[in-house]
Amino acid sequence: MKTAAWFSTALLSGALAAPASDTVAAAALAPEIARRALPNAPDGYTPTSVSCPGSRPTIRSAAKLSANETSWLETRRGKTLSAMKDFFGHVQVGSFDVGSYLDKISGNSSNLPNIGIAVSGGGYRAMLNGAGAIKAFDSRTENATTSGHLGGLLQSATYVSGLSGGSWLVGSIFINNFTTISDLQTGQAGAVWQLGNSVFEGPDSGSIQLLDTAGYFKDLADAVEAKKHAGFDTSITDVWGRALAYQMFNASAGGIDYTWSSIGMTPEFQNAEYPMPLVVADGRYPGETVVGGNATVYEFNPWEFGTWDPTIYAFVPLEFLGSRFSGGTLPDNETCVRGYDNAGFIIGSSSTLFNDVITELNTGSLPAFVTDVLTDVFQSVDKADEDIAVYEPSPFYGYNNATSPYAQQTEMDVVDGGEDLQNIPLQPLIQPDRHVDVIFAVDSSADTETVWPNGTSLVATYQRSLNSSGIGNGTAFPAVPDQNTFVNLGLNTRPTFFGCDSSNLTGPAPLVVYIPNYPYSYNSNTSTLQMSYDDSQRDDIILNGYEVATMANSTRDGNWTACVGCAILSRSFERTNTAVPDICTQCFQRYCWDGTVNSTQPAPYEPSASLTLDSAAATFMPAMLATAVAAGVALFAVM
Ligand SMILES: *[C@@H]1O[C@H](CO)[C@@H](O)[C@H](O)[C@H]1NC(C)=O
Ligand SMILES: *[C@@H]1O[C@H](CO)[C@@H](O)[C@H](O)[C@H]1NC(C)=O
Ligand SMILES: *[C@@H]1O[C@H](CO)[C@@H](O)[C@H](O)[C@H]1NC(C)=O
Ligand SMILES: *[C@@H]1O[C@H](CO)[C@@H](O)[C@H](O)[C@H]1NC(C)=O
Ligand SMILES: *[C@@H]1O[C@H](CO)[C@@H](O)[C@H](O)[C@H]1NC(C)=O
Ligand SMILES: *[C@@H]1O[C@H](CO)[C@@H](O)[C@H](O)[C@H]1NC(C)=O
Ligand SMILES: *[C@@H]1O[C@H](CO)[C@@H](O)[C@H](O)[C@H]1NC(C)=O
Ligand SMILES: *[C@@H]1O[C@H](CO)[C@@H](O)[C@H](O)[C@H]1NC(C)=O
Ligand SMILES: *[C@@H]1O[C@H](CO)[C@@H](O)[C@H](O)[C@H]1NC(C)=O
Ligand SMILES: *[C@@H]1O[C@H](CO)[C@@H](O)[C@H](O)[C@H]1NC(C)=O
Ligand SMILES: *[C@@H]1O[C@H](CO)[C@@H](O)[C@H](O)[C@H]1NC(C)=O
Ligand SMILES: CC(=O)N[C@H]1CO[C@H](CO)[C@@H](O)[C@@H]1O
Repeated sequence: MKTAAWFSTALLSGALAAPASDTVAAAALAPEIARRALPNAPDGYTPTSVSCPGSRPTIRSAAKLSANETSWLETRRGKTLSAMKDFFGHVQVGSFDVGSYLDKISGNSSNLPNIGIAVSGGGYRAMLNGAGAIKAFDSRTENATTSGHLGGLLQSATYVSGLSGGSWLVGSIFINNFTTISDLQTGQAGAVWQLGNSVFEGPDSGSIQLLDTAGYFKDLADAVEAKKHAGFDTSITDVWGRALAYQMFNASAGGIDYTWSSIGMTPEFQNAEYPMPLVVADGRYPGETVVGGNATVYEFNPWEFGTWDPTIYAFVPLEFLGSRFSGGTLPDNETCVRGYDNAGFIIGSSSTLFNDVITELNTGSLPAFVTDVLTDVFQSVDKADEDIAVYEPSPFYGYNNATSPYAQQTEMDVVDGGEDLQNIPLQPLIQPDRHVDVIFAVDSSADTETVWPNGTSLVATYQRSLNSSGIGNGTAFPAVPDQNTFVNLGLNTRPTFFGCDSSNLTGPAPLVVYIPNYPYSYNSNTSTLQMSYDDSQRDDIILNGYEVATMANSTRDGNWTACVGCAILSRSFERTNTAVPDICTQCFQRYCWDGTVNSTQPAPYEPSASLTLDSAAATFMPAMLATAVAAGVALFAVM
């Protein structure tokens, strides 16, 4: 995790210099309007007073799931059952007949496996590596439902969470009508992921956006100014979120009319055709500038914004965020406000570390008149020097006065979801009320000097859960070792399972399938600060991410997909008192962290790109793998 100060230093040292944009072919692109959530904001980016519904919106306690989620889950469980039967149609678990098992237990849907997927932060690197994993898990991806692949896991999942760069991925998929990664890559309907142009340049004028750079910046500035003039406090995050939206959302004017809550209003989501998206951000305590391990963790789901943490322990209807709530209700003299939950602002709020990046706009090589417009915005933006998203009015003003440190605050400071070091968005998925059985946790963190993950995020979530009567508020998380052990045992070089033994937990908690970024076909450890990717590098990282998730299409372990199946079924087996098939016992021996610790300071971590690392899968052992890495088998010189 990097601090804002670190970012500034990197900026000064020129680490951000954006490559030229002409690597992107200005293909003829039809500005088609298709495949997305709903453009239902009342007035573009500007939150606007509207008449309230018959029953006025209120803040609710986090004591249970929302009625919306509870009823949606009833439909979703049926959809995931048929998706899992498809998945286990091509994923064999030895001779165990998973289809019959699922049929047998499906009378009681709480016996069925309940799957979550979590995608970490880490800028564009995390978005793209995460995209590779999602592509691998998606049954719509070509060849993903063949032997050795994992297509259908996404369709079988109940939840998909993203944070910072991971939230850009979640936004790209769900705001664009649950589109596929392949479509985001090829962009036949208007080139969505054109990452050759950084946010400093804006989209190619040949694309759906039909803007030159100057027009693009003027659009960003105008939108934020309009919000400000409507009486809402703004921050750099407003500009940043607008810029992101141009890159992530397949709609004209950078999807300015798209709200996050509109996801919940689409027929496909209401029919529970796809998983529930969750975006995570952190809270900063009043008067503090540093975010610690006890930060409040917020989630944005399709219906609500709020937190399960004891500091607030409440949710607001997302559609009416921006309304002036007080003490949990909307006073009679206040109107309902809609349009505050602009989708770009939500993913911008989850990734505020990049506020320093957007601040660079002031000194970039832009035409003078554009710089003038932006300088004007930044001067009129409050707290221009801080990496926060300002949420004003705070929906939780006057709520839980006795216990909430935020209750007397009229504005809330929301920051990057990774600032508390929990760079994988796990908090929403370990809430006991959600009963998640297994989390596929894709980690693209830049923990080591060499920009690879080393378990830091899991350590942070585990530590937080130990304070169960405090900030953890009843959550439990599997024990994980320290980062030196992660590196010494090679737990960050291949998937590792945590929490296999459910009797060794402080409370009900999912099994965590940790999937660390690792070089297979490409060195995907690009800098968090790299702000532009040409199409070939973009595609190389996505393919490497596919191989990270599938262990190179099971060439690294011929039983990998069976082991994924075992992880999915493990908690369900326990609930139904089903004997664990032999192949699963062997998988757990192979992939579960067994409690071994080696906290010796390791040598610098430098894995080498390799597809043939441990082809002797039958003898796969973590320690041996670490040795193989050290020996640097089959080097790929990339970059
Ligand atoms: C969203 O995707 C579904 C499934 O592909 C499709 O039936 C529907 O028409 C799409 N909606 C929009 C608004 O494009
Ligand atoms: C969520 O539930 C509330 C209260 O039952 C209902 O008014 C609202 O329409 C629901 N939202 C969606 C998007 O279905
Ligand atoms: C899918 O598999 C077929 C048959 O092996 C192959 O020809 C094709 O190139 C594959 N497609 C992709 C995207 O890998
Ligand atoms: C969180 O708060 C607990 C007390 O509730 C304290 O013991 C712990 O040190 C704090 N952790 C961090 C990382 O600030
Ligand atoms: C509503 O009443 C409260 C309390 O009197 C006041 O602070 C607030 O400004 C009023 N709101 C409007 C929109 O007049
Ligand atoms: C909570 O605090 C607010 C703001 O100070 C105050 O207006 C309200 O009366 C308090 N509510 C209760 C129940 O004490
Ligand atoms: C793991 O990552 C943390 C966070 O960046 C770093 O402080 C620590 O030195 C790393 N340890 C190892 C063994 O890589
Ligand atoms: C894995 O499968 C993908 C997609 O089918 C393919 O592009 C890639 O080359 C395969 N990689 C290996 C190592 O087989
Ligand atoms: C998969 O596991 C089975 C059962 O342990 C074993 O017999 C087989 O050799 C393994 N296959 C591969 C390709 O590792
Ligand atoms: C679970 O196992 C680990 C490793 O053996 C151990 O460190 C930890 O204390 C155990 N936790 C519980 C709750 O028993
Ligand atoms: C522990 O890790 C250190 C550093 O990587 C290594 O030298 C040592 O052999 C390991 N110890 C054991 C018992 O594996
Ligand atoms: C399980 C648990 O400890 N829940 C607590 C979470 O925080 C709220 C608000 O402080 C408490 O009311 C719950 O009891």
